[in-house]
Amino acid sequence: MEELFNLKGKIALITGGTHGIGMAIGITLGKSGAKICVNDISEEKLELCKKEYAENGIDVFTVKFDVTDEADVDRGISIIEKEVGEIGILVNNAGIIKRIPILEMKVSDYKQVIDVDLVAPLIVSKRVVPSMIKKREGKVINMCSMMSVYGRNSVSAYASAKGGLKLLTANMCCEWAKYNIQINGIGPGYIATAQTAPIREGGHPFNDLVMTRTPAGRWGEPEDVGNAALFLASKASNFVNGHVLYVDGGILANFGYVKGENDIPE
Ligand code: NAP
Ligand code: GCO
Repeated sequence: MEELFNLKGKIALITGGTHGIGMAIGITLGKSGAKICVNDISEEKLELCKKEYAENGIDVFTVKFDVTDEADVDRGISIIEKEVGEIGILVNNAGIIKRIPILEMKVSDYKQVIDVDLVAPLIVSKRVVPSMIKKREGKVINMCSMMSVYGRNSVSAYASAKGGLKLLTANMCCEWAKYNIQINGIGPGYIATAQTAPIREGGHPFNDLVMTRTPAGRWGEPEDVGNAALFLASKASNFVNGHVLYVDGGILANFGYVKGENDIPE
């Protein structure tokens, strides 16, 4: 059974993998034997992340590029291909969110979120997948969200992008599954990272909503997502394709609650 999840000999690229969910994925895949390459848009964060990877026994290869810039992506991937080797596992994790009501949001803000969260996975995949096609083997994991299926006030750009990414994942499957490439999404629920800190910390009321709306009664941890990524990056998922695996503590299964009925057990 261990062999099913053994990634020895595989090279994985996690975009935006210097902290949060991306780092948890990098550490989990690295501990399973993969050579980990991490991208970010910040040189400083690329430097800072090396220590935590090393503390987990992982000699991470880092490369700075902007996932929304085709030329920069080509340059960055070429460096990885030259210095490390061809990528066998691509995790399109980099993402941003802007929480702005539609009528107050500038169109440029909307387009920026779409560029990072939806167009960039296309750009990076178009650059990486041809070598997977040649090899007749590969894994692509697109970081979707429960917002791939739900909206909520103030996250229209983000939900539009993540909804589109769910169907881009399906279309990648339709075009590339015949080459023995598995392309799936992960849809995290509410995970405790820097991205959700503004709506989780300081007594923010949204925290109460998440705690009661999530049947598991807790925020997810980045490691919860890392474990799902290991499944989708491994041989164990070789017949799973075009799927979005929700890692959400049951929130998508839960229509709602009556105060008191769902109090979290002591
Ligand atoms: P995060 O802390 O904001 O990390 C996002 C990463 O993406 C950062 O390292 C960021 O780099 C990088 N990035 C942003 N723009 C980039 C660009 N143009 N080029 C390269 N890298 C770029 O987010 P997170 O919470 O770990 O989430 C990671 C992914 O999971 C995102 O796609 C997010 O939408 C998704 N997700 C998160 C949750 C959650 O509850 N946290 C739930 C569902 C889905 P810098 O920090 O240097 O800007
Ligand atoms: C928000 C949160 C969410 C999470 C995640 C939920 O403002 O509602 O940031 O969008 O990031 O996508 O799955």
